[in-house]
Amino acid sequence: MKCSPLLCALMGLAAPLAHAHISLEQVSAQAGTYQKLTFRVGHGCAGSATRGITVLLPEGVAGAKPMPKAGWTIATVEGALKAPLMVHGVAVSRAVREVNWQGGPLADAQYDEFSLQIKVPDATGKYYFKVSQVCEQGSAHWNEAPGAPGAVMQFPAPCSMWCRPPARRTSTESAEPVAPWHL
Ligand SMILES: [Cu+2]
Repeated sequence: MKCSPLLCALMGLAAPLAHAHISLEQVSAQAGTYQKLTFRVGHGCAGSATRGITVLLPEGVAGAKPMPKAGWTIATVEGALKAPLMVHGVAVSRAVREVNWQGGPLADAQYDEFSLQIKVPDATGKYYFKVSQVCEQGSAHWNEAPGAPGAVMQFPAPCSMWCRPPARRTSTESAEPVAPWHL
């Protein structure tokens, strides 16, 4: 699969990028590498300030380490993996599945970023990160995957696309099967 940074963005054409939402800065990453992911929180919940976000990691992601953030406390939830993963040469069967930041408040009129490092899965494809946003009043769940072309998404899940490392690319890579959505 070719690394096409636009692919995730194109999926969201029906929901214009001009609308800030919660989105991922890194729309593409190389499969099998360690990668920083930054979730951008563009606004609150219908004008209410953000007090927390929870990011669910798709299957295949391991080694998640959130970056400490002043004014926010971090909690992680571990869980069993469907298939063991290699992290730093060691097979692991449990990993962080959920990362939560609580703090703020982050006013609706302001913008902030929340980062973590992950080990990107070896399997290429588009990966979706469901994000829950809790505000002083109300909440928002960014958990929609693209449906029919042109379908409007109100709360699209942040997306990133894993691509093969350049060194392993071959002229036949386009024939390689594309992994389905990983939610
Ligand atoms: Cu928005």
